[in-house]
Amino acid sequence: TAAPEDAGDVAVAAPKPTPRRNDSASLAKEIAEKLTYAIGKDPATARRHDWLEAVTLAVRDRIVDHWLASNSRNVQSGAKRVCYLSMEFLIGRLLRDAIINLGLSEAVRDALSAYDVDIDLLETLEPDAALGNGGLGRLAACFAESMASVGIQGFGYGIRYVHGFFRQEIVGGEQVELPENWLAHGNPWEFERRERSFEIGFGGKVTTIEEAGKPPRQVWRPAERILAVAYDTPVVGWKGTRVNTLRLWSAQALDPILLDAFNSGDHIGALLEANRAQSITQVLYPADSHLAGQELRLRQEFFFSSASLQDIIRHHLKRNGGDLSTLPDKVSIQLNDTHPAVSVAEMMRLLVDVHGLGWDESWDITKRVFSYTNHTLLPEALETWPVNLFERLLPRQMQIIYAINAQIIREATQKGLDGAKVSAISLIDEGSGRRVRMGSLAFVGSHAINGVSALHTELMKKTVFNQFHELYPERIQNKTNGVTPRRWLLECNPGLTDLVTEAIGPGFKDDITKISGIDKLADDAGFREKFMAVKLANKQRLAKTIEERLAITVDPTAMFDVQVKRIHEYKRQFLNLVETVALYDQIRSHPEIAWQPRVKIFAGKAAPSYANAKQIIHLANDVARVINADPSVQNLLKVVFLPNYNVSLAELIMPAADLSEQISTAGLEASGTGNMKFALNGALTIGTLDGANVEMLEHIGEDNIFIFGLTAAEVAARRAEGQSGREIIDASPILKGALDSISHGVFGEPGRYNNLVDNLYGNDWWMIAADFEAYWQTQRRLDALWQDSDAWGTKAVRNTARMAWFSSDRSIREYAKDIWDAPTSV
Ligand code: 475
Repeated sequence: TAAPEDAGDVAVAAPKPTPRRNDSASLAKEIAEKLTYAIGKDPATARRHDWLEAVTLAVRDRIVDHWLASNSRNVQSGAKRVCYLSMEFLIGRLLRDAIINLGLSEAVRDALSAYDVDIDLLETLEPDAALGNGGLGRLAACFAESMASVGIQGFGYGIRYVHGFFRQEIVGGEQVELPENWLAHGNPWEFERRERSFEIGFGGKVTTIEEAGKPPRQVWRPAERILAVAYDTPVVGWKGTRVNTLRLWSAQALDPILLDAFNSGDHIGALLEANRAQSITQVLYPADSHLAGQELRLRQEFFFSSASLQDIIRHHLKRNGGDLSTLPDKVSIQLNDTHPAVSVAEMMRLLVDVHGLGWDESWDITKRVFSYTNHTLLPEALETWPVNLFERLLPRQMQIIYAINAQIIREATQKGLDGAKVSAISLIDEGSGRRVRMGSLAFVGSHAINGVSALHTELMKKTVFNQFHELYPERIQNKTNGVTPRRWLLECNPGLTDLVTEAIGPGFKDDITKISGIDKLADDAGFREKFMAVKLANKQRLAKTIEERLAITVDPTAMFDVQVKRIHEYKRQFLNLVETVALYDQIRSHPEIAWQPRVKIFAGKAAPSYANAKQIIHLANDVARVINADPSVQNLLKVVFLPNYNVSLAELIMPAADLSEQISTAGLEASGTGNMKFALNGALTIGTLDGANVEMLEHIGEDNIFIFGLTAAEVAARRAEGQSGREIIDASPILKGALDSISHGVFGEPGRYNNLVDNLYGNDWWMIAADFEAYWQTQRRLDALWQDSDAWGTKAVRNTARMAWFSSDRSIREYAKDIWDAPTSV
């Protein structure tokens, strides 16, 4: 069978199936049919997982109706397609998302109640699709959903990892990484498209072909060839009006088994090649900060880049009479960070070597097609590859990179750049053993480069891309991140959704900007009470999970103070823990003060090779163990580290937070998106002037957000001075006391945390000592505010009312207009 986008391949006059009906009786009947004929069970013997699958298949039929309709509209309209290339799509569970976007909530609930089955319970059995590490991967998932919701012909391209982001367990207070196996029971959301497969090469050599009367051509003869096979997952937009495609590539060997080897008795060797091929898409690299620089990672990057580009070109040729010159009018390709940056070289190879276009025309097409989003300024996360590795794995692409480099350097020299500036823009870093700079390749191959918050974009211009910005001042632009209000409000917070609907009607579901209608209700005591009652119910739900998973009892009326995100020094979970310890000390020494009951909640994963991040997790668990066992602070302070943070745990936590911790060292968090999810759900933010916090301050207003600490410029200045924390620590008894208890063994063996603490005395690189006092004081202001529940409630309502701008629909419309020139509502 042909892929849906190929509608029209075969001229058949087959009758069209009737689209499915959405009433609960029809659904109930179809669910029973799925259970019987797709799963082979009857209601009497079906297990919960069988019901989940039956419901999923019944819902999926409805998605397919919309999907096929969208695909044939795509063909008819011929509108510009947006291809979002991302190494990661952290999509999480899909059933509730589909049910809500299709408006089937009531019908499904009713249909299942006929069988005495609870949909809420079934939904929790679906595995999380954790094909990403954190912010970057989740942003790709929000963008995919928003593209479908605002009506863009969007295509996500990525990797179908067999094992997603590892499962985290805490054993003896420490992180243990366990394999994740989301495909173990099959995946009803994906459609394998065997006919949609492409050959991907590695290694080998490049030969020059000279034919009489023609310019010489380069031909790459790879030593190794494997197959990329497409798996398509439908991406359902709001109200199902448009269903887009997420196409993930899986690696297969060209020959599944070497029969000669097998027949001659080499049974293992016969399968070696197949295993080697498949290894490319086996696991997601679990690092979001340092890049391992391993060959397999570069193979993954090239594998999915090449497959996606071949697919894009194939489609274009077919729909546009074989003319590649119109590619930029019909397709935009967004590079999600540098992970797919090799696409720039591969596109040139495909255009010049395979399709025979001239170099200059190909370069012009390439630049008009590509654009690139940067997500981090951390030097250790900027991708570079050793030239010799690159050359061995991708010899032709390396030649092309040299040719592009020569051209860029020529341009720069003509514009009068001097030697130092020229070496700053070179695609080859000659400093540390000759490496290819992937950020520079992505930059020169794109017509637009964007940062993900206003501050981050300004810093890009001043730091990493400073020379490029001078050379091409019109290229860098800002596109502040957003989150999809469907998943991060309607799905995760039904209580709040119903309350807002009751207050201002359902219009905000179609257009989130209308949620500002509740702003005027912030001063209405009746509304505020209902708002805080929803919050309390969400906190009770979370408290139950904490009790079940950790056997820790927390009081749902205490302030839930939450920091959940990847564990990283720059995100400063350590600052939060030092404050926690200081608070613990102060509560015990000053029982006369009206301390406010708090539950400090942490969750997040550390990269397996990131020792300091693992120490921070250990400390969080040590601190929790000691404080939770101390009867003298029982009602005032509890500390919780929830293991295995993932998308579905986030959906439980975000609606239940009172206080959101966004406390990165200023200048280092590119944007943050958790900050947006919390505020949308009515949490107040304590945060630095970093990433999108800066813009949240503008939208929410300074009375409703708690900003503290050094600015990015101040951090840069102090770092330049190389300031140590010693003087600050010595001058602050509260800070000193907390650090002493941490290093002297109050929370574990003495010396266990020396490394973390000593760093502060020496070079306070992350400004933990420098920002401690401001952080502490701001927390105490929050204590005071907590006592005034009306004042707190007013601010909470204003947060929800004023966060609409941070919808990923807004972000996506800006990309569509300013970068892709792609129509919405098609
Ligand atoms: C930023 N991930 C957030 C978010 O824009 C921002 C890096 C290397 C390899 C694999 N993953 C990564 C990131 O760099 C990343 O997640 N960056 C984050 O992108 C979306 O909101 O501030 O840290």
